[in-house]
Amino acid sequence: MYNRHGFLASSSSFSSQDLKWVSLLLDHFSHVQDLRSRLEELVPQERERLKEIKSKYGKVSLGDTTVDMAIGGMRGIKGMLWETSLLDPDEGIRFRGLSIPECQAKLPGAKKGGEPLPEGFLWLLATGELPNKEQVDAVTADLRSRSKVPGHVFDVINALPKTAHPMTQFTAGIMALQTQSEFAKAYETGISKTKYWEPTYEDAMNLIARLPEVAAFIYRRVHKGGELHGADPNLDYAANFAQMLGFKDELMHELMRLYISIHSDHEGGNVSAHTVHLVGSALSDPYLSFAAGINGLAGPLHGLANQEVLRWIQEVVAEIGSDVTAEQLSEYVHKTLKSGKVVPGFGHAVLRKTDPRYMCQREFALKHLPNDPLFKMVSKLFEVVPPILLAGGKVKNPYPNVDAHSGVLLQYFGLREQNYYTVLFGVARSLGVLSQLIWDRALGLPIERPKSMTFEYIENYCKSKVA
Ligand code: CMX
Repeated sequence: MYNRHGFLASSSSFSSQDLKWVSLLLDHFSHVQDLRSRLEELVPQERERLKEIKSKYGKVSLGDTTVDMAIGGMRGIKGMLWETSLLDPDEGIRFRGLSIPECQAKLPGAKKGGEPLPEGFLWLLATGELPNKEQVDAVTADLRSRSKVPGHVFDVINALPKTAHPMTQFTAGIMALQTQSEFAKAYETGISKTKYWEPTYEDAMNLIARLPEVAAFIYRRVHKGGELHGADPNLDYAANFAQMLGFKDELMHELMRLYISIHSDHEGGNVSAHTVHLVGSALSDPYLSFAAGINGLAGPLHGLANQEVLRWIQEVVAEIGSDVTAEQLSEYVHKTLKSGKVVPGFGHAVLRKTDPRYMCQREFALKHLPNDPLFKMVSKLFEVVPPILLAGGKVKNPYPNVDAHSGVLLQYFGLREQNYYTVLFGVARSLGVLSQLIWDRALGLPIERPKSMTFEYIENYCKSKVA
């Protein structure tokens, strides 16, 4: 992507003349305020880029695939194009080339408070460019204008028992929204492949715009007796979501901006992102694809871990208290491991250092709630858990991930219902996976179909190789 701050800076293969040209081009286009118009300009460029990569490098090997990789959850297999973000095992996530601190420094924030607005993340993820304030405001206004949720969506959710897990209700709500799909309508009436991205864009933006109200409805229904809080048209996306959930505290609005931004994307291989991409590759519309991804996010080894973390910490406090020594805590961690359970919030399939999404939440806590007893517990776990997991010898990454911290921040501001936390994660994840889905269709990426094998196939293949 022609990302002024990431791509240009790191593109040693471009001559200074090329860089000057791209820079001039960027300045020329910087006046475009509407996200769709900007994408219209970028789509032909990116299609050309894909064509060039395929013709120049199509036959270049990206590495070997081993039997361990094939039966070990495809770890390390480079098998997918994902433009919106890239995960480095040591450094953590970069959104279109920018680290979390760089995004915090460079993306426009709210009038009060310093956290970037998720609308700016959406522009960055979708275009690869840093938006200016006017562009971010235009996204806020656009999302607001698309936010009306049809009444039948609430009827569908209301048909489920209130005891249904909030993630089940959330997926049902997204599926009910699918009646609005522009892509499904366009496909049925006949649309050229070259235009697939356009109704995908409309669906993606409508979905992102409507998810907060659906999510807030579920929260109020399950946990607050069904009393709803209307939207406030003066608020940005995240603050308005917090408002609809029932939180007026400006610091909670600020936390929601941070929360949505850092949960928005984590490259393409994680279960939720990959599922959206995979299901979308069958030309299932963005609603069907996103609902599928959300079902993956609902698994305890993925997004549901943030619920599990707070539950586990509360069990620790209930059993041994909050003012505990490192030895007592260590004993409890050993007890959890001995019972065959994982320590939630620790470990990662790709990361090999502390997750920067954990660190920026820790910084938020140090600034705003340094004396909260549960935050102190999280800090102690940060010291106690990694050496224990390391000593066990099998965990590849003993350090905390994003989910180890989010619940503690949310409970501080009064959002204590842990079984709801993954719904927040789901709303946030829409920004990244749907931005990528627009590009999947714009670039004409094909239906996914990796090769699977039987035991017998593997045995025979390997015997023939070692013979
Ligand atoms: N506690 C105990 N054991 C753990 C562990 C943890 N936190 N993390 C990994 N392990 C174990 C694995 O279960 C595996 O054990 P077996 O060999 O007996 O099956 C072994 O260590 C090796 O696992 P790994 O290669 O280090 O990790 P994976 O890539 O297989 O799994 C993850 C990654 C995140 C599922 C795993 O670390 C885990 O279960 N963590 C706890 C749950 C969690 O926090 N999930 C959220 C991740 C972030 C997100 O997606 O939102």
